[in-house]
Order: sequence, then C-alpha cells, then structure tokens
Amino acid sequence: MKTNADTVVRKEFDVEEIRAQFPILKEQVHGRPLIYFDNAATGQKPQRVIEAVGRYYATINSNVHRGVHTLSNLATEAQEAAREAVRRHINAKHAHEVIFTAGTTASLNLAAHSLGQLLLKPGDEVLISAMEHHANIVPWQLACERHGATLKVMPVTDSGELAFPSSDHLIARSSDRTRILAITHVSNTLGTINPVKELIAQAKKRGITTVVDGAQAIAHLDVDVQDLGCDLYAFSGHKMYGPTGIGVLYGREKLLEQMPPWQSGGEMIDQVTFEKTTYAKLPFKFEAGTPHIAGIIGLGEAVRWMEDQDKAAMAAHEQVLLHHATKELLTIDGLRIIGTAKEKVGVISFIVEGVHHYDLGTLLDQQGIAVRTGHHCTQPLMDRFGVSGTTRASFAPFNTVEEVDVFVAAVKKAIKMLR
Ligand code: C6P
Repeated sequence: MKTNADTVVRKEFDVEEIRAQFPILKEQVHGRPLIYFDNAATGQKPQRVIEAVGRYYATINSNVHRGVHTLSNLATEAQEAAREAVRRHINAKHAHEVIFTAGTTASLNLAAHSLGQLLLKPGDEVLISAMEHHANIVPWQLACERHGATLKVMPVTDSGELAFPSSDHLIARSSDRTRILAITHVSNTLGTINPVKELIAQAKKRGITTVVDGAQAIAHLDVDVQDLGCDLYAFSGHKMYGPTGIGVLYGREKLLEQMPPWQSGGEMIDQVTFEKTTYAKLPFKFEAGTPHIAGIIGLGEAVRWMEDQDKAAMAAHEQVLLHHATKELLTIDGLRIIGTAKEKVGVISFIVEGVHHYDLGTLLDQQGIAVRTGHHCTQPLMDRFGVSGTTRASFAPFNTVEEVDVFVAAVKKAIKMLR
C-alpha cells in the first residue's frame, strides 16, 4: 500500500486481483491455460458486467420509454443511468449527446450518412488517414459517391505515424473544399496514438467538422470529448469490458440538432402523419426501434467497473507488457514489427520472414494463445507496408509478463516448426 500526504490510499497494481474478476481466464484451450492476447478484437468481461446483463433479463426485462408499468420504468431508469455513466466517462456536456448504436461501425455509418447529407456537395472533400479501419473508410467512400465528393488520405510514415509535412499538420492534405476530417484516435493494427487534439484544433480553424474513431482508444486512454474538441466520437462497448452489439456515437449538441436522422421507425419520432413526420428530441432522434437495453445496461456497468479501477496503473502495466514483448520479440531472427510509433497502446503487429501469419496464429492457438492474424480490416494500411497481413498481439490489464514470456517462447517454437 502507498500512502501520500493527502492520505489517499491506493493499492499497488495487483494483476491477480484484476484477473480474478474475469471468469474466462480460468478456461483452458487445447489443454493449456488461456492466454488472451486478442483484446483489440474484443475485450473480456468482468463478472460484474456479466451479472448486470443477467440481472436485467432476470428481474426487469421490459421495453423502455413506452410502458406505464413498473418494469418498464425500472428498465428505462437503468438505461438512462447507463447513458449518464457514459456521459461522465467521456465528459460530454449533456447525457442527450450520447447516442446508443450497435457499435463503432454503426456509429460511423450514422455519422457518414447524416453528415454527408448535411455537409457534402459536389467537389467537396472528406479527409481520412492511411491507417483507418475499414469502418472509417467505406462509409465515407459511400458518402462521397452519394454526394459527388472526393476522399483524401493523409499518409503514414514507416514507423506508423501520421506523416506531417510541418507543424501545421493538415495543410498538405486539406483544402478549402475539405468539409469533414474522420480520423482514428488509436490504430488497431499499429497501436499508434494519434495527436487528435491538435488535428481537431487545426480542423476547427478551417471550419472542418471532426469525427473521431475511438474504438481502440476508449479502453486505454482517458477520453474527454470536450477537451478534445471533437464534433463526433465513436466507440464500441465490447472493446471496453462491455457487451457486444452496443456502442456509442457522442455528438456535440448543436451539430446533432442539425444532423438529419439516419435510421427511422419507432422511438425516433415526434408526430407521424402520412404527409409529414417530425422527429423526437435528442438522443432519441437517432435511436430508432427498441434499443439493445441489456447491452446498454451492461455498458453502463462496464463504465462503472472502469471507474473503480486505477486507470493510470492499468495503463502503466500495459506499457510494461508492450515494452517487454517488443524487446523479446525483436530478439527473434527475421521478425519485423509493423508500427513502431513513439506513442503506442499495448498492440504489437509483426511479420516473420518465411512464415505465414495464419500458420503462426494457428500454432499459437494450439498452445492456448489467442492472437489475431490477417489484415485487421485495414487493407490499405497493409498495402502501405507491403504485407498481406500480420500477427497481432494486443494486451489488457489482466495480462502478465509471464504470459508474454510464454507467448515469445511459443512464437520461437512455432517458427522452428514452420521454417
Ligand atoms: N477492430 C480489430 O480486431 P466494431 O466492429 O463496430 O465494434 O468496431 C469496428 C472498428 C472500428 N475502428 C477501429 C479502429 C477498430 O479497431 C474496429 C474494430 C477489431 O481490430 C475488429 S475488426
């Protein structure tokens, strides 16, 4: 235990205490204890989150914002408490700036459809980067096609950072026709943390609307949407200890009010006649149909769980894992890490000369180790680095240095078998 002068008592980071909260870590795979290094694909869930979802179904399952009956009111209260928890977590000004969606992909599709309709005219431009996930490329491509606009791409350096021509980063690629900047906060493939706050500040000066893909940032960084100054910020519940099928699009109130709805139906309307429909106020204008109530409640619990942890200590532990794994992997002959930015989260993508990533991933699985292989939904980035895919290990606070050592030994063993 450490005690400082303010008598704040903080426990040392205890990885075993964290591990004990994740029931899946007791599982075995091919007779070996599971080593889960695929946290960038989906995170594991603490018992508290699993129980919150079960409790909703077991005790208050009911539709929200509709019934006068007790269960409906309890479900509505639980859902709106989760919205407030998310608001607090990302420091949004208002709870109605938190739109629940099915995940980052749905959030970015909503953003591209609605902003496209609001902002894009023939000849306009949308600016993205070369390290975007397909979910932050394709919706903008489609929006550009619909409105006669052009997609522009900021390049990436050999180390996997945005290539800034000068301290005024955006100048090289933005123009007076750039209407939207859509950029990832953290790269899922490279682990790079982008300087989104600076980019947003520069975009703002030019009147460019900013959209941040926060899918990989939300579990690792303190995200403060007011401090970032972004217009829209998208993320998924399942990558931040919450359930699958639920996500968020944060939007600045004034912008959300101007944006047209995307999906339509029940819940998002004010008045419907066959002649004309008026829409519900925020956030419901963007939440058509019965929401994923259990998912929302689970996400709220995931946020509360994160708030109960020492986030700085968890982040520091992930950096220990990242640096240890990087150092050990680099001792392997013919192994190259793709993504060596100065600022990274706990993600390592690598290739090995003469070894296919798919074969390596399969042999690691035989030893109980879960990693992701392939293009990680970033094919243009793979082209940029001249590779077809990588093996990616991505860490969570419940991972240990010992697991990294087992992993590195397993990689060495697999390479021997495959070469
Ligand atoms: N990346 C990965 O293994 P969804 O699937 O909607 O929850 O998130 C999409 C998405 C968008 N942006 C980024 C930066 C992402 O990393 C992801 C999901 C997973 O890297 C699955 S492809």
